[in-house]
Amino acid sequence: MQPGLQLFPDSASTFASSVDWLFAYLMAVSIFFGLLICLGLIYIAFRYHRRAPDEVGADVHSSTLLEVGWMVVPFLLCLVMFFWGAEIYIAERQPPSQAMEVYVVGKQWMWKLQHTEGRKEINELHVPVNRPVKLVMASEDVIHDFYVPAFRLKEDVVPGRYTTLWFQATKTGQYHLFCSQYCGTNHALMGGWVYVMEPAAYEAWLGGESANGPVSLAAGGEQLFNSLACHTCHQPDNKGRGPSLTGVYGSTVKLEGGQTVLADDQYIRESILQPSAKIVEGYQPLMPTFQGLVTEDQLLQLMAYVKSLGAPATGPSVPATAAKAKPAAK
Ligand code: HEC
Ligand SMILES: [Cu+2]
Repeated sequence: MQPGLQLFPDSASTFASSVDWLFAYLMAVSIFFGLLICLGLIYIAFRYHRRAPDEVGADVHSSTLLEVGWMVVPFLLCLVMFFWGAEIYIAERQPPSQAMEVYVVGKQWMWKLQHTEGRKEINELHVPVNRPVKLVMASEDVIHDFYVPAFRLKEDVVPGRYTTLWFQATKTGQYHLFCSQYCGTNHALMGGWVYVMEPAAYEAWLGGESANGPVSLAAGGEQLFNSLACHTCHQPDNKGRGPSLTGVYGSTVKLEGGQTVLADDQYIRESILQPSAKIVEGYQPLMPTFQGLVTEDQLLQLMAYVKSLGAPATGPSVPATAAKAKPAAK
């Protein structure tokens, strides 16, 4: 990272160049029309200024073609901005399913990050190069914003819900990380570094925290699941007072009243903090709320544990049947 003045930050993610091209297009259109209007204004002011006090302006006759032209051309240029921008926006919000997940908690005034394998860090994020990484982010207090200029990515981190962000770093190195939402006295200090590493170096780093190895997020979640007595109601064989959580994550849950909901991060979070908001079909609303009893970190651990209990039993049926159909056909 060369210090000193730099027009553009490094570009180190798969999004960087597409964002830069869009930016260049916006700049080109703005500069072109800015100059056209300014220079035109100056030229016309000199060329057609009133020369004598009794001079009267010429009649102006409108030209339909000209009028249609200056409506349609800017309209088309704006549509390009819209669709091009929307394309990048949507791509930035659709993490690939094989992305590795890292959990992020923002609090005044630091970033706490946890890898699913258990390693925790503060104001530093280590990731492997050329691999999609999805961040699941929550805030413990006020709104923060996770911003990595070199990746051209930025997303609010909001209390009470999860937001996500994904990237694929393309270059090893060290890149600045900022909080870009004013969040109080030490907001300006709330930042750090993203370290993009070669995969082997990353693996070494992951395993290197302590002699007995870090406790994975899911294992931490399992301990919590027992110490908070979740396991008394949620038993794997469905014999408890609550539903078994095996295979719940990612499945479609039938609710009391006939509605259904996808069991994603947001739903699991809500089930723990506001259990009465959505009642699973066939069960009583007797689960106590854990609002205020678990921290954001612990919530993420519980979620990792629920996730680790497996994908839905029915699973994605297409690949499974396709795999079975092949040998049968032979
Ligand atoms: C007193 C028994 C009880 C305890 C303790 C309890 N739950 Fe529940 N839980 C339930 C019941 C009953 C339901 C189904 C009704 C509902 O949706 O609220 C449920 C629903 C859920 C769901 C949604 C499940 C689904 O199939 O959609 C999740 C996730 C969950 N609980 C997680 C937890 C976690 C994590 C803990 C511990 C921090 C916990 N529960 C503690 C009784 C309990
Ligand atoms: Cu902040």
